[in-house]
Amino acid sequence: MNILDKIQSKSGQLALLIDPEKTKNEEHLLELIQKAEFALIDFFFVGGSTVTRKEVESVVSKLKKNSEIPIVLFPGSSNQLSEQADALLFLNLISGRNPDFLIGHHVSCAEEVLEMNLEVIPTSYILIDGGKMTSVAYVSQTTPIPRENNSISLKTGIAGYLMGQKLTYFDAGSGAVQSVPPQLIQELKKKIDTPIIVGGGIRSIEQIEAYKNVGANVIVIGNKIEENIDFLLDIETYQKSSFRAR
Ligand code: 1GP
Repeated sequence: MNILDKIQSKSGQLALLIDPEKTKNEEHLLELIQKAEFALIDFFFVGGSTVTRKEVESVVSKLKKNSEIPIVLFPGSSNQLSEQADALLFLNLISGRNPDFLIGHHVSCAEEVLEMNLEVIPTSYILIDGGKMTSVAYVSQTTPIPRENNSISLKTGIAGYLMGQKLTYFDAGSGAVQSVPPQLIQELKKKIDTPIIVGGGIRSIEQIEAYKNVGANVIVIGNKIEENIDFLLDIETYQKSSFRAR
């Protein structure tokens, strides 16, 4: 099964976001991999706002060597590539109006990506205000959509779908104080049939459950696990209890 089909296959899948800039220590990365395996994490997402290619390649190669969990590149710029990953989210930052993140980075890496053995997934990337200035908003020099304005967010999601994007990623930004409103996902799900990813400021099992219930295909967690790796143990307990409940 390719990665997009796996993403589409069900709701409530979990991705662990690894920012290579924050995981330089190999021992820590190996612990993360082991706990992620126990927690039945579905994907590793790799990327960050200011990460170098060398850092991405090094982390991806360690993940590949030590785990079977699929690796998806979630790049902050055109140089965050690695041939060893399984897929690349080819992000179009359509909540913003910065041409660099709508077409510029894409042109820069186009030939190289075409030649790589990567599944390329065209993705509507939509930033929702998460209650504080996040690195992604600063680095991309774009303004996130006001979180109380579901109508603009919804229309942006639909526009991306009509433009042929295969995936929608709603992101409140890493370390957001408030995560994306679940209602937004519920509403978009009624309008389009492509999968939805949500991330930014997700810090509890209750939030994971809420996103799963509205049909989010993948729920991305980064910061919370960077701060406390044992949150993966809570996820493990949650995952095993929800498997039993089936
Ligand atoms: C950010 O969606 C990701 O792009 C994850 O955010 O680090 O807040 O979990 P957190």
